[in-house]
Amino acid sequence: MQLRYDWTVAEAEALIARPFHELLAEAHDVHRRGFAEQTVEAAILLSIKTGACPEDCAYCPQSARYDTDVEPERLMPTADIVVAARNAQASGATRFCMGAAWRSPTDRQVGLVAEAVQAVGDLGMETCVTLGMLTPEQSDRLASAGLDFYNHNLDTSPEFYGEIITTRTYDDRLDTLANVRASGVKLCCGGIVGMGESRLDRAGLLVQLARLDPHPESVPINLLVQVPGTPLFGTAELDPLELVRTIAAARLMMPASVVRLSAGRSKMTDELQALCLHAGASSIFLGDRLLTTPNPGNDHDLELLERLDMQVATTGKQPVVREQVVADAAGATAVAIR
Ligand code: SAM
Ligand code: DTB
Ligand code: SF4
Repeated sequence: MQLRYDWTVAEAEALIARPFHELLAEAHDVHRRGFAEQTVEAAILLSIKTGACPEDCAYCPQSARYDTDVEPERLMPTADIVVAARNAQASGATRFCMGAAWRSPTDRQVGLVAEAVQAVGDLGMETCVTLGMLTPEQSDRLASAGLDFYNHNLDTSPEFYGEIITTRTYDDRLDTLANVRASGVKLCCGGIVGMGESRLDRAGLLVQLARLDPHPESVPINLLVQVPGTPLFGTAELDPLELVRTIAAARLMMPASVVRLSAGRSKMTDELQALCLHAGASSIFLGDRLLTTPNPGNDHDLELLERLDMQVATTGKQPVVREQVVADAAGATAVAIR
């Protein structure tokens, strides 16, 4: 049985709208067939170049256009990045994710990041970077440094996108994703919920992700972190159960991808996070900081995982997919052993 790449928005919306318990049961069933359900993948983020970004992403505290508390910082030296990566590894993370507040890096900047990627990879950690738009040559350069994942989010539906960003297009993002894929680097690609979008927009985002062939190996679902000074500060809070539904639908539509419960956990109750993990998320960011905003911190997270009888994965590899599971819009699933 094939994974599906032809999802429609109507199908995705119908999935999200299914009776809550039915949706969760189906999503959890698909999840536990494909992944070790008591294991969570742990990544740690580092902002290697902070703030002063020319883009106008309405959610982002690092845009130069908004008056936020973020202090701009130049690209960190590789040696400092490696120190942070060692600390991340010591605290249990198997993937190190480096973020830079660029619209698109110069070749020189890509060369410097490639050095850092190689050095972090040499520690035995999986590497991920997010640097903005890339040319094919730039993604090849990163691939040759051994980069495992490139994070580049679609953020929201094509229809809502223009409300959030005007300085680059949806197609620009799809082009970068294609360049990264062509270089043989795995994709980390997801979006943000809680920006005032509708359920139809959340369905539209999931369809865009699930129409990528192959599906992104890693799908971060971020809950908007509202930062004073950004245009989205003060947006009406999303019903937390919509986040759970979105994760469950992502799990059903991209059954072999690792879904990450990404930004926004600091404002979530433990019980909400437990529901998200039940619905199909199996990856989190550890540590007390994301890029520029707070994250729960390892003491809290390790205690929560213990309460859920879960552990942090100890290998840098993705949890082994034992079976491939496909779902149709009604949630009916079929399983094929690989
Ligand atoms: N500048 C690069 C880019 O935008 O492609 C890389 C860094 S950017 C901070 C990476 C991603 O972080 C964004 O695409 C967005 O999805 C997410 N993000 C940024 N600010 C956020 C916020 N306040 N809440 C949730 N997610 C956020
Ligand atoms: C992603 O999807 N979430 C991470 C990572 N990719 C780079 C970033 C979240 C950033 C949250 C806001 C901040 O801390 O600045
Ligand atoms: Fe810049 Fe990335 Fe923030 Fe957009 S999300 S303003 S591109 S750092």
